[in-house]
Amino acid sequence: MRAPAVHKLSTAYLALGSNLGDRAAMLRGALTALRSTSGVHVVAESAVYETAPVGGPEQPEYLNMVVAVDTELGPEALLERCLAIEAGHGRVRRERWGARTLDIDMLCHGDTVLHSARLTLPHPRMAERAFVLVPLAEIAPGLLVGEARAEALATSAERSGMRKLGTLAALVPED
Ligand code: A4P
Ligand code: MG
Repeated sequence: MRAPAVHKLSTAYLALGSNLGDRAAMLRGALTALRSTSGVHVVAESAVYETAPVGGPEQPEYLNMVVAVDTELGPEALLERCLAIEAGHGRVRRERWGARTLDIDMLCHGDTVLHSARLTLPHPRMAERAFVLVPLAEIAPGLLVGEARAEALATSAERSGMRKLGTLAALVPED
């Protein structure tokens, strides 16, 4: 008998953002799509935050959250899946940092350090962004972001444009 294939499980952290359309429904749709992905197991969800846009043109406020997934997919395969989920939620790319129905950024994938044309890990801008650090620190306070723990970075992050709305389940029931 052949031994079952052994897949290495890695924990990846995904930052979700939406500032167009029914923003909470977009986040819910992303969670549902991730849950239905073979080889992806959602293991933690932060609260949802309403956040002032950072960079880019004038645009509406975002809803942001971070989720942890245990996954058998490698970084490239998980990115492909995230881009497909974005596309399935009406994401159209017009300008960098512009408004979007759904953005899924991979913050990190295990200990992978990668810099390719399609994927940079860890995400190069995560340490500067309160809308990423604050929800990340809720579900992974001890995660190292560069030299510092997520919790320490979140504590000193500028949170003035952020408002905690509560759990996604309180905003949009699970389907
Ligand atoms: N890519 C490379 N590395 C990664 C990664 N680690 N995760 C590539 C995901 N994608 C990665 O992404 C462009 C390409 O980046 C992808 O096709 C992938 O191959 P994109 O989503 O089209 O571009 P973008 O999101 O407009 O640009 P960028 O530089 O990723 O922007 P950010 O950094 O995601 O910022 N303000 C608030 N309050 N909340 C937000 O969520 N988001 C942004 C976008 C700006 N301001 C914001 C928010
Ligand atoms: Mg993106």
